[in-house]
Amino acid sequence: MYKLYYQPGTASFVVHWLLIELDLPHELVLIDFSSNQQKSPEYLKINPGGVVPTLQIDNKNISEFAGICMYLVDKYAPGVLAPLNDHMDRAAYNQWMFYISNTVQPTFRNWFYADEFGTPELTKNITQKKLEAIFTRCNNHLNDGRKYFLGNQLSTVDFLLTMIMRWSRNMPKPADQWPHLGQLATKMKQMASFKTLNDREGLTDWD
Ligand SMILES: N[C@@H](CCC(=O)N[C@@H](CS)C(=O)NCC(=O)O)C(=O)O
Repeated sequence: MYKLYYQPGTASFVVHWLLIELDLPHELVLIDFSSNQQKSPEYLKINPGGVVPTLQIDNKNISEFAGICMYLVDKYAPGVLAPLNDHMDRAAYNQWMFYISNTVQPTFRNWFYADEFGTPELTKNITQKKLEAIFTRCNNHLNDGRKYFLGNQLSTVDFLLTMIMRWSRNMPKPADQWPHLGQLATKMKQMASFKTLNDREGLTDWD
């Protein structure tokens, strides 16, 4: 039984989604951001970064959403939601998984946490441009008729990107207004597991 420490709609969203998609038994533990529970001494013992997600596996706590997703998918859906290690598509898979976790997610943090900087308005302006350049790059990648990010087969990259697109829903130009990203978002939103996820997290603002 897995235990997921989460907050609806945040970086834990994609881990929760994969737990549902892979039909893995799991318990959810809500971390209440409104009372800053993610920075409480108890939670910092579980995740010293004071962020979600954390997935508890056999009493060990694992953080970093992309790393958790790679672990789950390699274990339960190898060759299905992730190319096998010796398959040539694995290199592209790794590239995009790391791009999303190393570049896209930290850029989004600057958007949501712009107040942490001395110049929040300037930070938001710069970050909006950076995120729009990211959406353009991803949209261009999908521009050759491919159905999903790695080609014609759904992969974990698509799950991560969908979470990212959802985060942009209140930006001046949300990611799904880029046409190929919009088509991907429409397909992903039709998945039964996406609907279940939104129900379980109580989310109705991007379904
Ligand atoms: N590098 C972490 C980042 C996770 C992260 O920033 N989570 C945000 C929610 S999207 C969070 O917990 N924020 C609470 C805070 O910073 O106080 C990961 O990849 O999982």
